[in-house]
Amino acid sequence: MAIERTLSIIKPDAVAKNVIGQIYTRFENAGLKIVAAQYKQLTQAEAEGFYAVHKERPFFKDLVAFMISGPVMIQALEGENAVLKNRELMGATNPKEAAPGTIRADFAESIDANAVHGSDSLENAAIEIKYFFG
Ligand code: RTP
Ligand code: MG
Repeated sequence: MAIERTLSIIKPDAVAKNVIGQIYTRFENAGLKIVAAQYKQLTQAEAEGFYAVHKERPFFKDLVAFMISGPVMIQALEGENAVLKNRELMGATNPKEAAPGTIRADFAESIDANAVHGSDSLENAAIEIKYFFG
């Protein structure tokens, strides 16, 4: 099994709900270590840059507006198969379709306010970790 790193963001809705600790416990119980963390208010430029792959999508403007609507908690997670493991813990993008017991099923309100971000590939994980942690 490969030890990987992935980027996770606890989005403004979940930070506002005060569930950072509950989400961290899920990472830890799944064997993922928090090896870097940063609590911050994203600027519009940072949010646009982070989600640049989606800039032609109809939801891009709303996504950026949501991501800057309040502070976020950004972390690098490390562990066996971290990228896929984190995506499994998160659940489907739309919380209505997320499996019971996943972070989005338990904490997300809607496809826009969906509690967490997680890198979708090892390649993107490296890019995203560099984006926030250098
Ligand atoms: P994320 O990047 O935030 O981890 O989410 P994801 O991989 O599950 O989903 P992705 O396709 O990368 O989309 C990024 C975020 O854009 C919002 N979205 N809205 N209205 C829509 O159809 C729609 N589709 C995506 C979601 O908030 C999603 O997390
Ligand atoms: Mg994505």
